[in-house]
Amino acid sequence: MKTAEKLIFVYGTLKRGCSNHHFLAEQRFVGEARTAPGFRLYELGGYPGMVAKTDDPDGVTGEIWAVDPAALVRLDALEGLSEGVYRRELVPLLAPFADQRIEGYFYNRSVEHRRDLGGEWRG
Ligand code: PCA
Repeated sequence: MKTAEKLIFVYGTLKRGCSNHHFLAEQRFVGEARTAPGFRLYELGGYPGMVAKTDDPDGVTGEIWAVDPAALVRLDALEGLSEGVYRRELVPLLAPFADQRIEGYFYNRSVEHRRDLGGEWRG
């Protein structure tokens, strides 16, 4: 991996075939991944938000991408980090990524009254 690259876990519109995937166009696909149990997706209006949920048994399915610093800036802007919509934080993942420090975008607002999508978003 190039030194400046950072691994990111994506589970929603950034995945291959999904509406925001072009933000990862010049980036490198590393593999499919699943979080540890304790995380769940909620429907936010055409896109999902991941939140921690202690009694979740399954975790969330997604993809790992190696992104360069400029792309990461664009992703953070897309996900509204500075407005507090999402926050980028370490995600506990299952093998083969379990021992790696990989971040993903957690929804940063209430999911009360949002539909529970379980562990996978299909777009
Ligand atoms: N885009 C980011 C977070 C939620 C979304 O739709 C992603 O794909 O991981």
